[in-house]
Amino acid sequence: MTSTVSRESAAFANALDVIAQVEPRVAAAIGQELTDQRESLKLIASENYASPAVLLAMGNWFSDKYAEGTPGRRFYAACQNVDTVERLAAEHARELFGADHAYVQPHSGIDANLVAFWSILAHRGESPALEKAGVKNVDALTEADWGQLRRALGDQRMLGMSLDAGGHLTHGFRPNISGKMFEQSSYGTDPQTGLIDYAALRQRARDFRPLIIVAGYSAYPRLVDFAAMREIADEVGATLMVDMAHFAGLVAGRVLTGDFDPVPHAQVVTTTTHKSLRGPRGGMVLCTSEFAPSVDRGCPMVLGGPLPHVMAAKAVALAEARRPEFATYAQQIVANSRALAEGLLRRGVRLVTGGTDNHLVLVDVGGSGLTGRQAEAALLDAGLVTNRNSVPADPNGPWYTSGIRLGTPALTTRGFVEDELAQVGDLIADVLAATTAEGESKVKYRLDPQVADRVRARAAELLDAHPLYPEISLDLTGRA
Ligand code: DSN
Repeated sequence: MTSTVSRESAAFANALDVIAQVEPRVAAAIGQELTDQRESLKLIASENYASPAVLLAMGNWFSDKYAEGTPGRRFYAACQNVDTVERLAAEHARELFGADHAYVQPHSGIDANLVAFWSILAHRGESPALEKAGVKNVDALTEADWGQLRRALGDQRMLGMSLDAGGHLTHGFRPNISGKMFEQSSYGTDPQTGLIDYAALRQRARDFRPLIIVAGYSAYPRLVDFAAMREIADEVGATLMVDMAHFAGLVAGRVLTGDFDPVPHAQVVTTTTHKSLRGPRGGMVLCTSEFAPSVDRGCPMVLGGPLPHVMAAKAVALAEARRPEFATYAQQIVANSRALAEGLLRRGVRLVTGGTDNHLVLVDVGGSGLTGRQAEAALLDAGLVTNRNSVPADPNGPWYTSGIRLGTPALTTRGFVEDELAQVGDLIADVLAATTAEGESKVKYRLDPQVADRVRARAAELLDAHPLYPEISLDLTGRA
């Protein structure tokens, strides 16, 4: 090895060689994933690229350790090093977000939300609900059992943002356990403006009297007034929980401040760590001191043993997010998102709410006679990776949809700036204009192949100007 090989290249090359000794196909797939990600123009609003330090913090012997409990109070012996990284991650999180308490064990955003729900229930003195409901077999709950359970929970209600307005499944919807645990109602957006209708939300909260009001979204392109939501929650005696999974990076980077920063306003805030926050795949809960004891019981209440290697990576990512350059990154995410929106609007593409204030843009393709599914597939044919998404009052439902969700955190990490995002907007508009639905099909479409080729070539040029992981050069040939 020569001195021109970077530390990162050496680390990953050696890791792949070690893996290849046991199962070369896995090493080849890991290498191929790097190639594929490098060649893909990623506009998935929930994805990003973690730093080599974050990735390397996960690939080690911390993975071998059980550590149920909390630092200094474990159900297993010899957890002193896990205690160190968990304490560091929590300390960075508290400092970064200005939270009283941070719990960094959740394995995902859904897990973080589950910890939050049970913690709010426990805080209200409603646990243990299963015992109270007389439910014996939790693996085979009937609708009647769920009814019993809900009654034991005190007819607990959750008010969350409706799915087609941009809310998330875990905010009380049927396909998720939250929709079984709680009687759910939702708030939406004003049909004219596409913005959250706070007056309607207040009235809904007064009528419904929820235990929990959930704020946060996975497909709403504007700011949320968390101060107003806390006022509504206080008025009806609800706990305000904010799921900031999508925009945690914008909170960390001080783009969302004052009324738009959830942490000073919500009693409980959940997040993932891998979206705009750019950490490892995982979750986290922040809360006020009064909720800390019940949040800390997340494992074993609803979580399996913590993943110490991922907590180590969270500590690294949160340390990165405390650096001034992360604030610059967060500002650039939004500048890029606005440039993307403006590029699309210039071409007459319809956007939900007419623009964006955050990291995402929601395109309504319904007017062009396409479903979101057709648009998603056509864009992918042209080398642009997006995902279909419902729009408010979507006539095509959540499977086919009428929308395309675009996000800028990943391209911003690669170094894209406004002018390039405006060009990406043009490429998207080109593909949408060159795509037609086949007959009545919601799936089949025709994309002009010349347009697809031209867009793919231009996308490749843009990507070449901003190599992904430039510090990592691996000879990936011959590994298969
Ligand atoms: N899968 C995430 C997203 O794409 O928004 C949320 O769960």
